Amino acid sequence: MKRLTSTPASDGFHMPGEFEPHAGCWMLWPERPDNWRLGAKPAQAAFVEVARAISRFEPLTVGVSAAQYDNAVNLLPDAVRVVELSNNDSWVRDCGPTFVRNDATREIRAVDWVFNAWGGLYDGLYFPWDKDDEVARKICEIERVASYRAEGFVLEGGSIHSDGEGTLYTTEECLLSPGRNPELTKEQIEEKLGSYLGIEKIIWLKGGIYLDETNGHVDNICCVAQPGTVLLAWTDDENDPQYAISKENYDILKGSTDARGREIQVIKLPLPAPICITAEESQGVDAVDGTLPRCEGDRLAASYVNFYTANGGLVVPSFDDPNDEVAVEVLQGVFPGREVAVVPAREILLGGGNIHCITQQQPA
Ligand code: KQY
Repeated sequence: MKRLTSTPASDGFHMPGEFEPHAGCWMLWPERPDNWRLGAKPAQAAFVEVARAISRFEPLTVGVSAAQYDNAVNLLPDAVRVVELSNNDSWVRDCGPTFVRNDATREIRAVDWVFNAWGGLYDGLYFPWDKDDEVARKICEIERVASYRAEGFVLEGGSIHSDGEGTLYTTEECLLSPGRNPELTKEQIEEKLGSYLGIEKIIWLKGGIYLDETNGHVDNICCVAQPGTVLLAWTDDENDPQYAISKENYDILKGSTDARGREIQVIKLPLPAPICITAEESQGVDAVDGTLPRCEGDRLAASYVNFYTANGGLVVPSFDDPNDEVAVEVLQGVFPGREVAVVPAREILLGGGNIHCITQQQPA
């Protein structure tokens, strides 16, 4: 498929909101034993449940290495299309394409960002990441979608949320981190985002979830429910380091207007109580130089904000926490027409991720 040298904005394309209709969704199959405990078997079971939930609502494709192809086909529901696709790990939101749409023609194209495993040699999470960096192009080929390669510009899909009407939400902690585009100023990064995503205004939150290893991806702390309304991960515990981060973001949101001049309605989504890695969980992960270790007692970046918005549905993580039910109640109130599917997410969290970062929607 064509690799385009113009930019989406100059061609009349923009990034839709996740809550808009989807043509389908993509995932990648987990297998590396230096990130996923016990040879990734518990993670594979968790991914199967996410896949089962999403495929109830919209077409789903799972990319799998050659080594895991048979196993994945056996474990995944028949409704899921399974394709062989080389990768370094399973984070399709971050290494996959960001789809953009031209509303006049309804054509879908994609942006293929440079992927460097969340910080490259500076503070990246594994090495190498060359296969991941080719995932976006391969997905575009399978989906027959033309793409723009943002050569020289590092970005992950989980670090941005669009309202589909000109506003982009992101965090300074991530986009201004030294491992991504240290040679670019904030203004130059804004220009790139404007031309690749067709957006007019960026709302810069400060930080993400406390200790999130992605340098604070926005998709774990704040997401757009509909233009003008966002959900923000929240704790009332002022002694928790998360409180100051969430409060600062709340104040930024309440002091901003979006690209259409709307005041932003902020809905607080409570966090689960802090979740830490147990000794048994830590021991199940292979220690490999160059991959972030998983140590007993480490606090994980658990949040409900990373739910996946599907056609007519929401796929919401659960953590065996009393706030699991509260989160579902809040989300059901915000999205009254959508059916909620709850999926246990601890095994995904143990690999440093969440439901949102293992899924990438393709807009209709
Ligand atoms: O976007 C994400 N949350 C992905 C985290 C990657 C963790 C790699 N071990």
